[in-house]
Amino acid sequence: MQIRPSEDLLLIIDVQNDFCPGGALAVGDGDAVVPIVNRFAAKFDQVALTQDWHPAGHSSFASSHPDAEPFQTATMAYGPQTLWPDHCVQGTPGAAFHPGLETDKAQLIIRKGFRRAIDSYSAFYENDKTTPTGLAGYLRERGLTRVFLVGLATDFCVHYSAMDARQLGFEAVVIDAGCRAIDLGGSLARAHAEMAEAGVQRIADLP
Ligand code: VGL
Ligand code: ZN
Repeated sequence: MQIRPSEDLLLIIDVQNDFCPGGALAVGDGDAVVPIVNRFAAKFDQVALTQDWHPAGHSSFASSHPDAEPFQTATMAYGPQTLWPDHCVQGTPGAAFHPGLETDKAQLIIRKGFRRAIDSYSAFYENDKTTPTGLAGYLRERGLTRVFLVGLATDFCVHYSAMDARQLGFEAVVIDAGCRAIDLGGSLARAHAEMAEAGVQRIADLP
């Protein structure tokens, strides 16, 4: 697949210590994406990063709900929400980007999940599906029409971001080699099916 430098953005999702082995919400083999994503970033003129960025006591943390365990589902004002171990707390080492991730190329860092009452998987909208992050406006103002997505985790933040990209009228391409999944109760298969249905392209790698 040919990259169009003035229309394509590489969106690197949540390559942070807490999603890597040893982190609070480690994705199996999560750090394996670091050199792969760095290799991709060198091919794009436009690179943006997202950073999961929760206040302590965030409502997506199981520890914020009496008698709840991580990975259970809770009902929030905006609908069902998976509860997670405390992770990516603002300013902590777990919230920092993986030290091997080359971040210098990025012109934009989108932080998300900083409102205590709403989680935010997508780089475009929070989990209420109405509060925007501003990324759509950024893409439009810069004439960017196609988003290549990589990072962690395939079945949550990459999936939600790709779906919203399509809904907002952007082309979306997930590069499998640059993603790793949590895979909770079949979430990865579901994510792949929903993305295919929504017209998200999936490619194995970028040569
Ligand atoms: C993520 C769960 C909670 C992700 C973020 O980056 O996929 N997953 N917060
Ligand atoms: Zn989170």
